Amino acid sequence: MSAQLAPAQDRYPSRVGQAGGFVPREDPVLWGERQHGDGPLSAEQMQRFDTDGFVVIEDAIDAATVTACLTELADLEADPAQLASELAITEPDDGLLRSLFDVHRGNGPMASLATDDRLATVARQLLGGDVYLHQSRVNLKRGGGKTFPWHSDFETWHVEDGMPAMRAVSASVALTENRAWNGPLLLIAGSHRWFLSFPGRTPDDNHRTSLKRQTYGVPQNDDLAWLTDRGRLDVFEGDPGSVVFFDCNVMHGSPDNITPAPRTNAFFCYNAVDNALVEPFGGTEPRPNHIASREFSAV
Ligand code: 6CS
Ligand code: FE
Repeated sequence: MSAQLAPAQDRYPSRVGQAGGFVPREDPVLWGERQHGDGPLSAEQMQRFDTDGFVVIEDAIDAATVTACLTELADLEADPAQLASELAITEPDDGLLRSLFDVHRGNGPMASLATDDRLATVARQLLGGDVYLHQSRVNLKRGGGKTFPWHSDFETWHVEDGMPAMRAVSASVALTENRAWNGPLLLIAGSHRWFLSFPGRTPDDNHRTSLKRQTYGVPQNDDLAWLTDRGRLDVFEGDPGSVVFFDCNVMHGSPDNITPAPRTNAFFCYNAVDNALVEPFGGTEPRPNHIASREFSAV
């Protein structure tokens, strides 16, 4: 095991007994402007990502691939061994399948999509170098599917997983329609330029409850107001095959789905190979490999 970084080297202390609050981001948002200037995103799309912390690409993934992913998901859901495994996270109250992790480690369409150039080349362009899969999951958000409270992924990945810098990006691929009414992803444009740290400390094994309903690292209403005063609330809506690429530190969340229309998305979280995980900055045991991968080989 690598040595725990001294607190002085922790540029984003959170949940280590300090006071909470906002500090400016120290890392760039675009790491690859020059190195990968001829990547799939246009200069305008790169600019949008830099300003907002996310960019939407409609029709990014073809219908046949979306259908293949949904078929694979249905097969996995019908497999009792999958449902009984630690990869399956159930909803807090009705026990239905909420998330399925590690979909990039199979050998089906979702694993292919994880390394597909339509996603991975964008991640390389934004992050300025080779990337690996830090985490993958499908969030099913069926009718009755519950909220993902507001959070920054980086805050969790830094504190609980040991991700040193803000050099990761997630692709959320719509496998069903994402609409205003079925629990879509909400984002605060511009929020990625601030790091919100939290007081207190993280209990051991927090991931056993946080993946059902996160409570640590969730901002208060006045924190959200602070961010929306400086940024803008937005929502990712799109047809199946649309993708939103969002920075690891953008504040985001999604409400309950009270309609019968599922909002099912596949998430692929890419981290720069040069930003490989160290020991968790919050002092807890590292989370398991299917939640925070420690296989840092480039895709
Ligand atoms: O705990 C995590 O790693 C994560 N949780 C949420 C709600 N979003 C990002 C990531 O999947
Ligand atoms: Fe998230």
